[in-house]
Amino acid sequence: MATRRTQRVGESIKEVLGELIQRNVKDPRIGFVTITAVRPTPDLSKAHVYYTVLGDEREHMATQAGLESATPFLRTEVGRRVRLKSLPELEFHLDDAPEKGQHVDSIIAEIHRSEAAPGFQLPPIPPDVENQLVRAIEVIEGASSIGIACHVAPDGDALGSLLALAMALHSKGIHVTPTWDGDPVALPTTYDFLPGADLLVATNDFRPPEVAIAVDCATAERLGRLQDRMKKAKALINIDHHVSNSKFGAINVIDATASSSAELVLQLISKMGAEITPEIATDLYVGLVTDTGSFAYASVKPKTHAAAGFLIQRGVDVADVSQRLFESYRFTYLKLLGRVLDRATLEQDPTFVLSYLNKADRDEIGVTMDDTDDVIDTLRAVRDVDVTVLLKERDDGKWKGSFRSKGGTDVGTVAKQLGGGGHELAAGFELAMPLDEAIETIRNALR
Ligand SMILES: [Mn+2]
Repeated sequence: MATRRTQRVGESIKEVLGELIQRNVKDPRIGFVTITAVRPTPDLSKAHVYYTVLGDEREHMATQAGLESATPFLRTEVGRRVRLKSLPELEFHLDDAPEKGQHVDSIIAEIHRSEAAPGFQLPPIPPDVENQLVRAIEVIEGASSIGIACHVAPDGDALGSLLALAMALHSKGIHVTPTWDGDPVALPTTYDFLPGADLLVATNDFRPPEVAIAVDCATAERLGRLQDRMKKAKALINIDHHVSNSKFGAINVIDATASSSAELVLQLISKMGAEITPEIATDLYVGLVTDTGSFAYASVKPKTHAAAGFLIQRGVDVADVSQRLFESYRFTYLKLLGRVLDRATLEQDPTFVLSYLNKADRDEIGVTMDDTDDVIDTLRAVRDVDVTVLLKERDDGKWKGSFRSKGGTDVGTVAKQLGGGGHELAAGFELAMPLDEAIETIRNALR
């Protein structure tokens, strides 16, 4: 009987061989070949490859001869792409008794697949990341229960990665508990359309699983109250794309060249052989689009768009997702934006755009602090200005400040001087002083 491992190796070889024969073997003797099964021996020293081919007996024989002369090449390529310790010998067998209907159906399906999918293959990933990914899959496939958690106050990438992975594991029959440190664990309004939320469990109901997977967390602290329970798992897998990741997992699938954690989760799901359903594709696409500022940041690479293309082909409704993410403000947001834009000043020495919003404005317009999050993105869109500052008065009277930079100033360092923190391009701080003084303090810090 085939073990799970030989079965999986067989499936991987089947997939790779199908593609190689179709694209890379140019022998005119070889007809339209469909690989029907690959059965490796238990020690993986040999793999029996069963195939069908269109045509009569003469064409069958020509194909067999063609495949045999291509075998050394195919064997090397299979070894390279499937990553096996030893290279199995390949032995081709014509599968001349396929169930008739099924045979034709699979050929038609194969033709449709290749017609529908030119160029939309998954992009390659760095070899060291791939090694970690393969180890992660081995651990995941042997697990009876898997807990997944993303960071506190989750964004689109954290939620998309979490839910997509949860749905994929669930579809493979694995008991999965996805959550984060939240009260309650419910999707924020902006993301309430993401599929898979029915699988979420409350933070308090999360028990240490056999295998734990952290997504989009640069450090274990980002797991909040779940940190201890995640670390109690037999194996902790850490999937993330932050440069600063502390590699807190037993297995660390960290790729700082990835635009988003969703890009890595996509690789994991598809290497695991789970189907990328329209629901899974939608969650991952949300991760991609939100973490890249709609494909506008420097982190966007050809492979980012390749991943997006791959997902769109699997059923993402792009216009619907965009409208839900970016054109779903409440009307009061326009009034709020109007107030902040009207008040904006272009400061000199040093140059920066400044605006503010006080508590009275919020009360008058009828918005909460949360509603004000995106305002700074409109403010920063000014030519020849690198730094933007927005000050928002909290209920306790302190000023909550946000910095944005287009790359000329490390606002993370400036925010630190003010007792805050953040990244080079986006940072925050708090000041407890009158507005005039706060502006002067910021001006001095930027000098
Ligand atoms: Mn992210």
